[in-house]
Amino acid sequence: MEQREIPRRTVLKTGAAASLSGLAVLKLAGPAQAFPGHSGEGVLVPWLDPTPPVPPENAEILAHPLDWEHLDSWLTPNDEFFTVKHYFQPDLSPVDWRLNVGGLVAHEQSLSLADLKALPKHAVTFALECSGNTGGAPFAIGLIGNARWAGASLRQVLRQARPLKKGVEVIFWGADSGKVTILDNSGVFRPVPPPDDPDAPGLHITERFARSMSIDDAMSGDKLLCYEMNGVPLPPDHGAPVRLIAPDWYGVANVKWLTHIEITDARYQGRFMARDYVSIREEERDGETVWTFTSVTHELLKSTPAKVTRKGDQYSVMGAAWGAPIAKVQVSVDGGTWQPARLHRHRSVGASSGHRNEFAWAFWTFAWGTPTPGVHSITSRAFDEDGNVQPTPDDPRITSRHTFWENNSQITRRVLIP
Ligand SMILES: Nc1nc2c(c(=O)[nH]1)N[C@H]1C(S)=C(S)[C@@H](COP(=O)(O)O)O[C@H]1N2
Ligand SMILES: [Mo]
Repeated sequence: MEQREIPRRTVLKTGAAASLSGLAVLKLAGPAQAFPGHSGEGVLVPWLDPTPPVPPENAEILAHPLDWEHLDSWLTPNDEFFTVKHYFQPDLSPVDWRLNVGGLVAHEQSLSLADLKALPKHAVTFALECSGNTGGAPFAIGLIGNARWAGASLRQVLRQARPLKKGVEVIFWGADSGKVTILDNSGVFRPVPPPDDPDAPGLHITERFARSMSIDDAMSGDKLLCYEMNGVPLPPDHGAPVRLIAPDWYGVANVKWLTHIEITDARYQGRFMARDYVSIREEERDGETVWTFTSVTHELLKSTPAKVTRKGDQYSVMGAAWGAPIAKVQVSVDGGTWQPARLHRHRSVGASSGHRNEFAWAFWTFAWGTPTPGVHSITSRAFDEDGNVQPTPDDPRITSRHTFWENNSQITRRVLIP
């Protein structure tokens, strides 16, 4: 293999210091803006490569992926928002539920839902994407949704607990658990639990869902102890009564059915930190092959065409871009010259209080004109405000991956023009 540099963005994005600096003030557009394909606005021209349904053996884990061809709402309705449940869906009583904040703290906390609601309410619009989205499984192309999440500030609650100086890591524990076999690190889309054979090789344990981050990461940004989704109480399948919302972090970090926050003096190395949701990459450094193992953390710059619509003889492509503050999106038809798409800026409710949508997805449209009849391919690429561009599928940052997590490469869809 040729000698090449360590992909810079990989390094940046996996470090705790990845930041969303340099945000420009977003231009405003009405929240109720309609898009092509919205009823009456054009006829859908279906993709030639439709998404297969989620296979039955994965249906317990994965439900209602986004239907890109019918995307017409900037905020994804709660009952259309995809869900990932690795174990089962706990049934937590909002009355009896308590959030324990403990470990290396001076003031251990036991907070009721009413306690959290008594704190100032913060909100953020955030496009939550599973890091397995478009990663390989053909049915996994709609594991994303954009919602307005609201709740108490994680930072405020952590401060109340007064973490001790040696407390450097924060573990977020969910109420769900499952049987796992250690020796087994393949991936999320396999049926859980594994076969119940105590003689099978490996260590058989029951493990709770948990994720961790450094205390600096936990204290920074707009992280929420979230109890509201799109203006209604957080639905059971999205983590009721309270989940972590970590804007800019991939789905897996957004722990649902949260019951404990534990501050420790060491890294947490549970399943979803150290075995699953670990990107394994093969890199060349100074002529040597180096294998790297990095836990999934921040979302990456990404876009996709969502649908093609026709109005008379005029075709247009609509899509979305997310993972970083988006500066522009371009479209290539049949691998030709990149052409600018129009970015639609949104302002959501509460914008008057200074709310910006840097963690939301941005919708874009591309006026295609009147293409020639036949099969065409549509590719989009997003640029962020720091000038980074979404990688091509043959970029070393993409091809070095041996796992399906964190595939943010450009997406091409095909369409037949009659
Ligand atoms: N407790 C718990 N939290 C969880 C999960 C889980 O299985 N259990 N799945 C994670 C993953 S992998 C993703 S992609 C997101 C999905 O959030 P959603 O179901 O609200 O869309 O939840 C995350 N939080
Ligand atoms: Mo996920």
